Amino acid sequence: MYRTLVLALVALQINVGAATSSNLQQDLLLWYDAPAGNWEREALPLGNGSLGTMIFGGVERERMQFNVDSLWTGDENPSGDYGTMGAYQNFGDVYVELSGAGTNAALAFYRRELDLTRAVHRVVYTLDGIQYRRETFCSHPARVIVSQWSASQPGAYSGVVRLQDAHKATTKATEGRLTIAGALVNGLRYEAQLRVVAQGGSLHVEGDSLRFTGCDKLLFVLAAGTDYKMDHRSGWRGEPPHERVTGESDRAVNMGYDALMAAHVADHQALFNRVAVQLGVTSPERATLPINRRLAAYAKAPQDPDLVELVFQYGRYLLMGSSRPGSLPANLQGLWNDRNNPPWSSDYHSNINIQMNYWLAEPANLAECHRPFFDLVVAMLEPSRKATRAEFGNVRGWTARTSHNIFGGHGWQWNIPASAWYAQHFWEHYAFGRDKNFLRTVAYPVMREVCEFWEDHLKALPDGTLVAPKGWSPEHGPREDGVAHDQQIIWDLFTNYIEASEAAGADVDHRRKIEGLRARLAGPRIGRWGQLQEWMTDRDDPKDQHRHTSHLFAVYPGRQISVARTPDLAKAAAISLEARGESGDSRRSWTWPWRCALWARLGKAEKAIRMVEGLLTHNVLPNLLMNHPPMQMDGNFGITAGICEMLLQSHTGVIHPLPALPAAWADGEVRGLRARGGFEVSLCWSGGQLVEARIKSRAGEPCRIYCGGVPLAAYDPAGREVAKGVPEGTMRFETKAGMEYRVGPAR
Ligand code: FUC
Repeated sequence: MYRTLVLALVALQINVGAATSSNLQQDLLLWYDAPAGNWEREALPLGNGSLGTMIFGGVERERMQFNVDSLWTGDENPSGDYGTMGAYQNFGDVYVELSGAGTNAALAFYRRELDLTRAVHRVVYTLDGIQYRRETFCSHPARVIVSQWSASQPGAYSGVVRLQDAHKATTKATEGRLTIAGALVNGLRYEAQLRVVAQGGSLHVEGDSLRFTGCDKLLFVLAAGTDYKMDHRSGWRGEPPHERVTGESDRAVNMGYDALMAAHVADHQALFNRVAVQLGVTSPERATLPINRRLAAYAKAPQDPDLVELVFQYGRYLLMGSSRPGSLPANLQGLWNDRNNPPWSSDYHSNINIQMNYWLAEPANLAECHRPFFDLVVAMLEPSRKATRAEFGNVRGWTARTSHNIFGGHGWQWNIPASAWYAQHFWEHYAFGRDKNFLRTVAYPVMREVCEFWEDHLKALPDGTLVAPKGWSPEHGPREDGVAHDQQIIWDLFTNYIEASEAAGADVDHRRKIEGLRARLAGPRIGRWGQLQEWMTDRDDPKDQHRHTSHLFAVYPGRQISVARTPDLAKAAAISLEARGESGDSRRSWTWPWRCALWARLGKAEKAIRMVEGLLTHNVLPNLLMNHPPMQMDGNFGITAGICEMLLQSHTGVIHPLPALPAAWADGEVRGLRARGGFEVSLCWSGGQLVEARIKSRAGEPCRIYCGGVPLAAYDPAGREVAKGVPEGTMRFETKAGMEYRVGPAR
């Protein structure tokens, strides 16, 4: 049987290469031939938005470190002091220690893997002629972590299971159940319950743990929660977690493993399967390596398009795992953090990090995963207004400091354009999805209020030009007026607001006022070495390798500068970006993805792919999590967004297929990306040329598409030609909601 298992797994591995060469139904597996020794580098993440775990896959001792998104110290933090803002916490660990597991020396076969297509973690090994198998997943519908352990012979499992609280609450063991419950220093109550169901053999309480002896199968179900409520009026507290956690763990056990698994996979695939991508074919020798060795091979020669596809989909997988409707937004570590004093509090950073976490949500077809970000921003409005007035005096609206927590509490330096950057996300959610109700009830009011802040806060220079006073190009240079980053973000806010107010049919007078203010904003400047200036003073240093590329916001994620509309400024932006280089401080989890998207927007495909390669060479860990250092999720989320920009753009109001396609991806296919205007776009290409685009219209708006070097034609679902374009021109056609149009080279 061991032989059969090994053969089956070898066949599976060979399939990885074969499958990708023929269609988009690829295997997306992170796999390793040894257990994880290190949390940050090797353990593998599962999550359902609110509850997450990092799994080690040890043979003699399994460790599942787990988190809940709302386990935070801190409060509304009126002082704004970073030191008192609180921090995201570790919840605890599940340990399963197996007795009679033999020694590692006797280990004939071992494999652990994370299957992104099902969001299931598996450990398979053979020991003394017995095959052992563990399958673990974190269910969004059932709100629990589920792990089933089975073996090829009856009675193979004996050992002890423990539940350990990271804040030292004592574990209570009752029949088939371990419970930890306590309160943090801020009074936040938490509870976790682990239910253990043994098949065959026996299970009994032993001190604060459970001992199982001679069992055929084990089922573990973990539920955990806090009394956090995303509502400042109720003091950010709701129901104590006990009832809910008890109900969730009991319901899951009653449901049984197979039903839990089926519901989990259906829920996961409903989102995950919307997008598939194929960027080329990796050699079978490469494709069959475990990920750690594959990364090492990639660093020497980056010919591994399947690995890039895996990284692309990992970003989507991780966003689904750490940001689902009803959860908190993804923080610096997603929701995977193993410390009570994590780096930067594992917080929400408003000067790049939280925004980058969400760049992929709209284009990579996970729009609902964007919602937790909106929910938290809206929930924080009142405390944010209060803190803003305390700092800036008599102004309307609000803005944020560089960091914030989940209780409306801000910390560290004021980041004055933060709220305007946040407002961009509200706009983009509408721009892509065309949800008018969201626009009217959520996005528009938020955008309007942030405009009001700037109406009150902008400063007029003697010639009438408007500048943001005392800004700070994030973490770079002096505080002064008219910093490029601020000016560009305000331009973006005003532009989005003007379009939002048109779409919502609201406030003509106010729209006119904002149009007038936008016309007076100090605009981008080209400096003495041809660069796009970061400040009003031409002081940029061409040798500066600072990590932030804040003055290029207008290129991405903004749209004030584009190759098509402002070619001179686009050229200056490219000069600035080139000068930042790719060493020193420029090597961070998030620097490569931002620069990948920037180069893609500037139409430089080979530079864009170089950023993918840089990230996967210098800032990736063996578990494919990106390393700032330390591990920081923005790199994972951001690179997915960057790759989207390489394949499809729509920020100028025109769908641009393959705007930055590198030679290495000459033949490929992508299904299900989203473009602004309510479109879902699938592309296939060959020899670097578009073969066909399929454009599904969700909102029935007219479609504009850039033809590139060849004339394109568009066909309606009945095959009738509805438009014909010219090379380098833009083709326009009317669409009906729900219909799919085919675009290809004109016949
Ligand atoms: C910003 C960045 C740092 C880091 C931190 C969490 O302040 O400048 O590089 O990513 O956030």
